[in-house]
Amino acid sequence: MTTTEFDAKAADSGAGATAAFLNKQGGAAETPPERVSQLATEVLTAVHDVIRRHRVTYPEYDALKSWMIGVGQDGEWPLFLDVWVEHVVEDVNNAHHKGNKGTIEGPYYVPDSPVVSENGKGTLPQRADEAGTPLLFAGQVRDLDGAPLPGAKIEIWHADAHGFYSQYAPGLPEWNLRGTVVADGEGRFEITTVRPAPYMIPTDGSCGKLISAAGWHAWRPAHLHLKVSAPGKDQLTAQLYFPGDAHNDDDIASAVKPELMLDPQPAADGNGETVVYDFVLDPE
Ligand code: MBD
Ligand code: FE
Repeated sequence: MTTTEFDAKAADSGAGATAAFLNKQGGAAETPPERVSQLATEVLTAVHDVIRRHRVTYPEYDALKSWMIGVGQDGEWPLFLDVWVEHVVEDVNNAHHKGNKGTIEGPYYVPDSPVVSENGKGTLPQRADEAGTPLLFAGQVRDLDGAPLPGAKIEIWHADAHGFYSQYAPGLPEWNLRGTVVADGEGRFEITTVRPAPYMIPTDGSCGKLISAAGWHAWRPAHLHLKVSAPGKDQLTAQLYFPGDAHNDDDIASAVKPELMLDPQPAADGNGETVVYDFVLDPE
């Protein structure tokens, strides 16, 4: 991990992610009791099977209990679920898409980021001395027939060059490296930002305890988060990755797909990198 001017605490980012999630939730889904019963029974049966198969002991059962209590106390249920469960939900729900592959949203999305574009071009909010390689990310948003989608909306958020997300780590400007870009009349966009660093999920909380107790690592490869939308189209939630990252093949969140790999090139003016990536949206 790179050294930073501040220390992000699991309990800070966890509490933030929990509050943000509860805030955006309209309430429980209207799930009929038959389905709740079936899903709950099958999950519990799977747990019972593991206990029987591995003869789980009382000390192990108590360790599980105190760990689960800790996940809640640290506010890490959003982190735990998005890292170890969401990728399957995403897979099941977006398998029918013929356009771009998507991937998980993760715990750090914030809606209504400032619109930073004019005629499809914009720079993400960043500090005057923002660290990291400048990155120009350009592309076009189209439908399945290849028709451009004028005015498509691209929401983008990502970690800084130290691996921290604004609003989930102390000391960062509120909307740092978060913004909304509206594509031009031909669905084209050009976003100026900096390359994010690989992301290490907090190791000082309960998710970190699981990782170290199991001998796993805590890393996600560097990634850009995106939500791309246009009227009449299914919103695409995706992440884009950088070739050569040490964790592209063992992302702790299992969210990398070959279709989501970028191909950055040195910028023509010698200042940083340029990358082109187009989006194809499915109909609603
Ligand atoms: C992240 O930045 C992220 O994208 C996911 C999925 C989980 C934890 C942190
Ligand atoms: Fe992320």
